Amino acid sequence: MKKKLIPALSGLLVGIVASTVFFADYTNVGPKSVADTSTKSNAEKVYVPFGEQDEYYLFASGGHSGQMFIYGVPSMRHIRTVPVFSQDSATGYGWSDHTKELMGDYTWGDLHHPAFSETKGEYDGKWMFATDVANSRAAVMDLETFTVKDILDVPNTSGPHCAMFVTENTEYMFLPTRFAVPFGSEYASLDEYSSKYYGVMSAVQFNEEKEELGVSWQVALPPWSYDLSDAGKGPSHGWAVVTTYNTEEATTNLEINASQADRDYIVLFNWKELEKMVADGQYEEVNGQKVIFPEKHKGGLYLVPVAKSPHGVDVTPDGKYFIASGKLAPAMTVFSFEKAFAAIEAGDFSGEKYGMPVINYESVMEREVNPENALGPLHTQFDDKGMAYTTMFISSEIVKWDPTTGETVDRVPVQYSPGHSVAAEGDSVSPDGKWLISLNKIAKDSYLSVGPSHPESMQLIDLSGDKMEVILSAPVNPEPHYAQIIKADKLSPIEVYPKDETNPDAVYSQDQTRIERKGNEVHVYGIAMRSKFIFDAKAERPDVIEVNEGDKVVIHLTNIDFDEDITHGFAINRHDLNMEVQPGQTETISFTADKAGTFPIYCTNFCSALHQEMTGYLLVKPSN
Ligand code: K7E
Ligand code: CUA
Repeated sequence: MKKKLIPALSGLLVGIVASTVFFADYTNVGPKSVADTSTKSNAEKVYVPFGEQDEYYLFASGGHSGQMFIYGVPSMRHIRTVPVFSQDSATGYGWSDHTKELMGDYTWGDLHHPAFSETKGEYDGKWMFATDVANSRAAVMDLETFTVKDILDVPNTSGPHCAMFVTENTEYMFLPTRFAVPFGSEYASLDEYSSKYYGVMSAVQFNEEKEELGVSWQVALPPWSYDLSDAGKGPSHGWAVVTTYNTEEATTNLEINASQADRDYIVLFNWKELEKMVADGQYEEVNGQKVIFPEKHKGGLYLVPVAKSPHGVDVTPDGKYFIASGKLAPAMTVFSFEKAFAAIEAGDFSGEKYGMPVINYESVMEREVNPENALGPLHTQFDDKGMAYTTMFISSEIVKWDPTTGETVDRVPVQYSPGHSVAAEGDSVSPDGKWLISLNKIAKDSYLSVGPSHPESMQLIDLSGDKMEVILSAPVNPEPHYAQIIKADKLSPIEVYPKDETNPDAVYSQDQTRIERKGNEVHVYGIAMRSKFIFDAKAERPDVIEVNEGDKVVIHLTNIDFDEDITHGFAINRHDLNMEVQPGQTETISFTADKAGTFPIYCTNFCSALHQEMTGYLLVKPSN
């Protein structure tokens, strides 16, 4: 009796407490409306016959899986998982030397917001960026090979949740921090929170030629939590916005303590001016970074009051407005860039915080939009007709509305609790309309049960008619926070890696294969081809590597099958070693042969009828 009562009671209590705050109440999800995909017209809309391909790519963030999920739209077929911040044995990511180096000291990440590189505010199909909230990193993937090119450890920052959002011509990505920390994450008592902790924002740039990310400069913002951001475009080019919460500077029990003030802020900043300030020497150097301290180096930063605890902020495609959504307030607030610029010009401020002028709310607010019973607005996307689509986390729906009038145009229930949604090229200067995908946090009864925890759910919504229509539902691994949809014809992935005769690790013919010993280091220059490994063609057994216990072994392997999709894998039994070599690719894996013995080597990727025969041996001679 006692046993049963306690969980029931505590459950009730938790329910009561939780339902008063964000992210907890799933009881208010409303009636489930099952999308009717049985009608021929809807089925036809998403059916992509064999031999034809989807019109769009969807890149969905994998959250704490640390990966990126690639889907086709409208079929919603999962095409590929690309590892970014987490090890992935399917591709050997995190085992081969260069991917291990990319990952640094970490084995996982929390990937939140993917963003395509842009030219004039349009996705240009060249690069994909993302950040890691868990270990404060930024990554860039190239869209020719769908592989990560660089990962940057961002100093002085702890959890760049706001990012990635790129400026109109990929000049910058701004990475403000979710968790305020002292510079360099050094120790400081929480009693000194307001004086020693900072919410450092990093201006990150991408060097396309070197394929490298780097921090240009930083701003030591107050110790608040920075949440979402977006860059201006068109008339607001050169500006960007960031939402903040916990302007109360609570250091414990944030659920309650960071929700006290009626208003938090949006940081509105002029990055062109900040860039100029840095060029003029208006900064201090901290841990090797150029840091602007707003109290000392004035200019370029303003605060816009916003309804308490805002989450999303999204700039309209025409660059005229930015729309904030409040997780604790039921309204979307439309702010005008034009009005903000006028207020700044006129010095229309209500005060100052940490050296940043606070713009009068009334002077910059265009309208507050509050659709009846719509609760928990989080993020907004746009279509080709200027309409906005906002996800309602608590009331589990998408609200379509007109930002120029505030009028609600349509609403559709989704299953359940959407975080972001993503529209086709929906945050570029020219959204396509057509499709919106609701990225739902809770799947509940949507799919066959797989136990107490379920996948996340993506629902495809047809935007072409007057009414939004949910027409397909696809499970997805945790956890797509944000996603991007790009026209497939903007991408041109390569079919095989081109020969690189300048790469000293690559060998392209059997007679170049060799095993070289330098002291107790053994370098293998081998090839993988259907259906064998050749480590040294001149040896009696070309597919055998023999070393001494304690040797350092470095294996360079080139896949010389220049043939689309003929990938080979490489694994050594009982060694926790694994890599993939794609057609034409050269990869390197290193280890110390510290176990004497006989260890089979095999190809992990089914590559031909004789794939099973694609094996060899690693022989490690005992040292005594
Ligand atoms: Cu709202 Cu990380 Cu963009 Cu998730 S965040 S929902
Ligand atoms: Cu090569 Cu299987």
